[in-house]
Amino acid sequence: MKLIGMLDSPYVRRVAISAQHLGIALEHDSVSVFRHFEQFQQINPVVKAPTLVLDDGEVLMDSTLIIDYLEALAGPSKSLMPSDLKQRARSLRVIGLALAACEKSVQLYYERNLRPADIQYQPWVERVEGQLAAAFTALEQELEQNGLPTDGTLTQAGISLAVAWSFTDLVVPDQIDTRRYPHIAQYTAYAETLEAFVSTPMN
Ligand SMILES: N[C@@H](CCC(=O)N[C@@H](CS)C(=O)NCC(=O)O)C(=O)O
Repeated sequence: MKLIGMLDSPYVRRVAISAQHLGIALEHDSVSVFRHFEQFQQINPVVKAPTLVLDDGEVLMDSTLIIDYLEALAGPSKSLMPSDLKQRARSLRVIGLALAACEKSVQLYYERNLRPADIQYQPWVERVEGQLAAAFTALEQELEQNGLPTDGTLTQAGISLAVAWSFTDLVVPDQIDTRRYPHIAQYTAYAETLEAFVSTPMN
């Protein structure tokens, strides 16, 4: 199976880290949705990263759906999701917030880097910045109330949270305030020391 996309995409990175922790070896092809648009189009005409090409040629996209497939392939004993319903709901909330943070950071990055400065729309930027801050505020509260394990084990909630924070720090660092979100910063610093994170660097 081949994972297509750059590791500076938080979505590609969460798939790569999850696959490692599920014990699934993926070939990785660092094709960029921007610099290699036409090459990407040949693999997936929709040009979405991550794309996963299965051994039989089936093409999947969307990190959550790809992880769903990898989870099914690995089997329940390796799952990165808790089976207990209450804990699962909490994990899904953390993952949802982390993915919203990724989406808002991507939107800010695209706004600042793709749209010409003279047609940037400040009310939209402020709206997105507010949504990003709301996502990190809620994540900080989640971590304050229920920490994530720091004993070398990784969960999908932990992977998605740390990937989201590191990505935001990479592309819109002015939106990162470690004093406002100390638990997130601390957990991410820990996660980034783990082999699966170290071996999937953003750049
Ligand atoms: N919800 C998707 C989001 C994927 C996404 O937006 N990826 C970006 C790269 S970070 C992309 O493909 N951008 C190109 C585009 O949307 O045209 C996921 O979880 O995989």
